[in-house]
This record gives sequence, structure tokens and C-alpha cells, in this order.
Amino acid sequence: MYTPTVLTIAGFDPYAGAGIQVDSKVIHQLDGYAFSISTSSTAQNSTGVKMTKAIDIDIFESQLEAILSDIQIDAIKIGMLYNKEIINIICKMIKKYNLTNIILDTVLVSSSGKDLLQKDAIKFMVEELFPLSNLITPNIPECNYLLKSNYQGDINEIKTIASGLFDLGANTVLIKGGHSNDQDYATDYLVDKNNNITPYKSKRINTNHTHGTGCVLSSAIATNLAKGYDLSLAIKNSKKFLSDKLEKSSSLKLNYKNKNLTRKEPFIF
Ligand code: PXL
Repeated sequence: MYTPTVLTIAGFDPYAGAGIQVDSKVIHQLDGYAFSISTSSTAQNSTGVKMTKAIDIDIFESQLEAILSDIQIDAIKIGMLYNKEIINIICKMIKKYNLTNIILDTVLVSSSGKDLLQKDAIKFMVEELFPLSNLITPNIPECNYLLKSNYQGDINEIKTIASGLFDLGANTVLIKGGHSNDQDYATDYLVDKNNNITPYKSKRINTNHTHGTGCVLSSAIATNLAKGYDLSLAIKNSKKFLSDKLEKSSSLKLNYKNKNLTRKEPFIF
């Protein structure tokens, strides 16, 4: 039986709520084979990111070369990139190996405020990696950062946000509504260059198990593409996968030492 192959290139989160750890869980659960290469290492827990460090660039390049020279990869999810050198190597490899089905989750800053991509690398990511990615998946704060704007994520703003992202070099965009001020629904909007807008609406789920939602969604989309679904169905399936996980996750109880802290908890798998 053919196993769809998905490569995640992202940060390492030892808490396993985000980054290559959670991506691998998603890919596995959706019946793909997960390859993972870490751009960086983080120290973090349910209270936030404490420290980040880039991976050695030579081992990063060598790992990519080892995987890509050996295996046909059906889809790639790219998350936390950390710095320009990492981005540069990824762009080189995408071209060298003619890679496709590339989903770029435009991770910029952690919820706790730590930079996950160095400020001087954001422009580089936009200029070099946006044009090579089939889909980017920014949330509203990321759209605002990239466009130097202050959108709230209302439907009437979506066309303008998307055209700003196309001007920056994006091919197709999924503008995620998790941070919008709609109290009842989280609606994501897929917009293509012909200005077709497809909404993906799901009930807003009140939970603090939101650590890594963007990672789960983007790696699910990559896996669905690897399985041969078209982009629209890949997103629909992935959104449902995410909602189901959010729904179930409240029953995950880790034994926290200090019960009184505000936390962002991971998903249950
Ligand atoms: O969800 C953003 C994100 C992505 N990747 C890694 C992270 C985080 C947030 O903390 O740590 C590795």
C-alpha cells in the first residue's frame, strides 16, 4: 500500500504541543509517513516559550539533503524558521528537488511574545519563500504584522488582506479566523489569485487547549494534499480534524505542579 509522505520543517517543542513533534503526530494520525527536520530548538511549557536557538546550519542542510535525495516527498509543511540561513537552505532545496505542495505556516511570534522568526528574517521569508509556497496560512495578527495594518478579520476585509499578501508574493492564502472578534465562529478564508473566496466555518470552541492549533492545521492540510485531495477538500478535512481535536482536548489532564497558573495546553492525540 502506498504511504503518503509528508515532511515537516519546523521548530522542536519538547512539550510536544507545537512544532515538529505535534506535526508528526498529526501526519501519523492521518495515515501519512512523517519525516521531520528541526530548524531550531525551543525550551517551553504550558506557560510559554523560555528560550529558542537555531539548529546548526550544516546539520540542517545535510538532513534535508539526506531525506530529499532518498525519498519522494508528497507535501511539505514549513513552520518556525528562526533565521535567514535556514530559509535560504530551504529555498535552495525546493528548487533543487522541484518540491511541490508546500504549506507555509507564517509563524512569527509565540503567544507568550518570543520571536520564533528573527525580525530581520521576516522580509527574507516574504521575498524568497512566499513565491515558492503553494499556500500560506497566516492568522490575523500575522497578516497585520506583514501588512503593517490593523484588521480585525471581518469578512469585508478579507479581499483587501489577501490582495496585500498577493502583492507580497503569496500564491494562495488561507486567512485564519481564530483571532477574529466573532464570538461564535472561527472562520478561515481561502483566497486565490482570481479572488475566489472560500469560507471554512467552524463553531468557536471555548478551551485553553489551543497550544499548536496553527501547527495542527497546516500539517493536516499538507497530509491531505499528500493523500491526493484538492486544496479545498484538504482544508475542509483539516478544519474538521482540528475542531474534533479541540473538542476532545478538554479532557486531557496533565499533572501540573502549580495549579494556579494561566496556561495554554496542548492537544490530545
Ligand atoms: O504555534 C507557533 C509555534 C510554532 N512552532 C514552534 C513553537 C510555536 C509556539 O510556541 O514553539 C516550535
